[in-house]
Amino acid sequence: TLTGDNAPLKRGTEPFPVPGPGKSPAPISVVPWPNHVAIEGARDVPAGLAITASGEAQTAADAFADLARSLFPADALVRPVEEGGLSVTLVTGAGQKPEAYRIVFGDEVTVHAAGHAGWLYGLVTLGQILRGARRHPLTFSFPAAGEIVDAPAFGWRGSHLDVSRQFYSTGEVEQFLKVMVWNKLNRFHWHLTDDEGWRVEIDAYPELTRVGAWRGHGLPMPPLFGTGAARTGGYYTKAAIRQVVALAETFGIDVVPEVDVPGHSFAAITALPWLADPDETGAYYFHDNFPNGCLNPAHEPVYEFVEKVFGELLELFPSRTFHVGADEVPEGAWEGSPLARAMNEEIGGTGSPAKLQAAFLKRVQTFLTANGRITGAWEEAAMGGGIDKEHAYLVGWTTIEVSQERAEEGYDIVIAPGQRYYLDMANGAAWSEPGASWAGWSGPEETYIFQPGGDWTEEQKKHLLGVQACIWSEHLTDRAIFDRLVFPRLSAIAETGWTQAERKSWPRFRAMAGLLPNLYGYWATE
Ligand code: TNX
Repeated sequence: TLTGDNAPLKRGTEPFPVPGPGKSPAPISVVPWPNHVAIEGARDVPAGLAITASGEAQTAADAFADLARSLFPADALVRPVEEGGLSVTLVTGAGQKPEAYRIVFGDEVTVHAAGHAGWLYGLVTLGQILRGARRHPLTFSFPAAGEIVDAPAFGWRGSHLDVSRQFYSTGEVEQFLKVMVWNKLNRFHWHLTDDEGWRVEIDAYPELTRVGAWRGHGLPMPPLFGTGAARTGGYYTKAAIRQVVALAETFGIDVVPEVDVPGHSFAAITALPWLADPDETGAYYFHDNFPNGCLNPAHEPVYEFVEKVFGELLELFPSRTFHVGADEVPEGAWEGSPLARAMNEEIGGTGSPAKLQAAFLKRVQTFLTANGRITGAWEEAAMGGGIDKEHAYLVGWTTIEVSQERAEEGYDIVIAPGQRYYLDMANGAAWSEPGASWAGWSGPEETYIFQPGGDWTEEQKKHLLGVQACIWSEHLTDRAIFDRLVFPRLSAIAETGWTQAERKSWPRFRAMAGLLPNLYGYWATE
């Protein structure tokens, strides 16, 4: 059951004392906080970072320069030695894990890493330290000596973005990726389709975007949000997707596409009416206004559709993982379809659609497995017999208990509990806070102190891949609301993904987060 309970799930320990007035919460400004900090003294704040690299490391240096330039256009973080830049050399560290890095401070600075992501993250840490010391010199400084040795707590540190309920331009998505890497997030779960709109160009079915990407154009849906203009929406061309995927790669971000099936498919079925069983009668609903919005597992053309669409997307997305949705097929789905009733009888289904959905998902997964991919899905994919656990991961979203059960059953799982990590939920208790409420509200503190896996068994923890923010966009009707809801909670989740539980500190994070607008720059306007 879903719950609006806002009782703290687990408090982190507090290794840093609560700062008094005027006291610094930490000597340097870094979010997420590094796992080993042994720095000494302070030096004059350098005018920038003068980065020297060769071979593969040069790519990381270039990616950092690009990142710094576009997140902070008015504030050069990279500068040559002649202009007062501090010499920073990227060197190859032996035996380090892919995302780990080590920074050694001195008259010159070295960043040791085994590869691209490590160097990039080391530079991000240095860039944050520099920015903090520059903009808040009474609070933070630039270390004179010592070292930072750092590696992530979890391999999966994600953010999802729902581009169906609101459309975000290619430029906005790219900007969001930059904000992600500045927070050392490494998985972008791109929710490309839903009832309200289909957002990716598919050559086999031009109607999907010609009809399905626009409100008030073929889609008999009310202007739920926005201006009420006759035609709002948009979609990504294949060229745009390739551009985003390439940019993400330079930032060490894996782009996981989601095409939400069999539920949440109203836009697709509206664009391609032959996807529905022609003999289906009656109507079932999940979210209001979207009747009969689920692909019918007993209707054969549905599989050809899925394979053609997924086939085209597999060429665009190199990620090992491909997310197929599988959430929220309502009770009563397909009951009016003679085909589905017959199939349900055959497979021994009950009144609930769970077994039909499982049969559908197994076929879809078989296709993806044959193409070398891991099938991602929301936690409901385990219902009705489930899917093949060896080639799957689930995203747990209703309650933490359900996620733990899935891990116990043997599913790999990414934690995104609605109560804490759904960034569309109100960002605090005040009545005037914008946002949704079905999972309650979660302020930055509640989101920050939640620590997944604390009381899980060792066996269950082996299945815990990491954490993920979910940015559902029904309520994010303008940029101000987006920023209000997404920040600083995105950074709070990023810190839980990166920083060891025992090194998390709410007072430290709170103090840093108060400065985030200055330090992190959010979205530059286009
Ligand atoms: C549930 S989480 C949904 C989404 C909504 C979200 C709003 C999930 C898998 N489905 O369709 O956007 O709640 O919070």
